[in-house]
Amino acid sequence: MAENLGHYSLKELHEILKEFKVAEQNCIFKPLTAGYINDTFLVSHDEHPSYILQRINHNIFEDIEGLMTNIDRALKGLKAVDYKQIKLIPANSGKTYASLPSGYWRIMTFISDSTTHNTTIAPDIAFEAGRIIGKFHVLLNDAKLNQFVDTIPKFHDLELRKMQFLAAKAKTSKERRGAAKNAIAFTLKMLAKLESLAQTDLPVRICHNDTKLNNILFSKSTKKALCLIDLDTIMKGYFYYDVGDAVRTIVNTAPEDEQDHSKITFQKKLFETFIEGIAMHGAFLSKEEIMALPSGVILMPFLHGIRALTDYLNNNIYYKVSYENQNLDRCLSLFDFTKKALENLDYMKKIVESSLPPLK
Ligand code: GN1
Ligand code: MG
Repeated sequence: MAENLGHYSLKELHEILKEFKVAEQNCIFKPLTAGYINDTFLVSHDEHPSYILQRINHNIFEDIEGLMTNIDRALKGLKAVDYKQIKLIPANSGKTYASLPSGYWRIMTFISDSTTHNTTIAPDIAFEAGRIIGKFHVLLNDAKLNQFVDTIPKFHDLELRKMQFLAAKAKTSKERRGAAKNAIAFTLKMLAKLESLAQTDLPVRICHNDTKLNNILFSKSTKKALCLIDLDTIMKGYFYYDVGDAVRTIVNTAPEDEQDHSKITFQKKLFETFIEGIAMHGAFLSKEEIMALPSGVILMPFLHGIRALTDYLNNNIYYKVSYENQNLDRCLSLFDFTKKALENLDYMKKIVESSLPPLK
């Protein structure tokens, strides 16, 4: 049966492939639909997956040249025996992407024998996720901050997300405001309470900024974490962003749009093993950064919840949704996890303090 290729025809995808220095042209394409932003295809040749082909969402990423330069620069630093290297396949023009009438496209190598997990119940996976995030940061520890552009300025800035939420609330329809009543009330109440948790006096690092579990590649055979993928938001940030984003998708064993909140969990064992994984490479962290990690675990799901709610109130203009109320469901589920993380604040403090003794 012919694969459903979404907005694209097979002929169109073949034409796009011809714009790149790819030897094999006789390929098949499989859409990968997990992401909310870009259009992504797995490109296989003789039944072997070889490449990831992606159309970059230019509505969201305005500076494509800057974004691709960030990725290229980061990939040059992300080289180590225990970190799998992704390569960008150059376009015929020599650039790292092709600018075509259908948009901006890029191709990256697919790492063989790799897989991803949307959620997990396995401590080994939580540990490996922590270990590879630590490794990513060690490898980029010396990166020159001013060589990286902000691909989405103020991406994790709570103040900006608050302003965007208030603007959306003011102009949304009566129906949507009504349907989102509880979420709006929660946002207003929690903003007042959580704003003080956001810290800006920490070391600025080149972060991944989207470290959810399914952005980590794992080896199918050894089960080890291989590297991080989805590199569009590599830019300046604080370490607690990357920890908070990972934890919200690891210690919660339910998917991000889970409607049954009894399934939303804060699994302590998974938190502990994730932090043990971070500790494998944790020596670069300062005391202040370590102390800020529990706040990150509360702030990141809250911030994503506000962003999903804002998009719901704006009639789903940012995220791709697979059903009308998905953004509202994501918001409610992210808020439920925020509450559960908040209940575990003191516990998290104890764990990070005992597992991550700072060396400096
Ligand atoms: C978006 O498309 P995807 O899944 O890679 C978003 C992330 C969120 C994620 C899920 C640029 O990423 O911040 O973590 O959805 N990326 C952008 O909530 O907004
Ligand atoms: Mg992403």
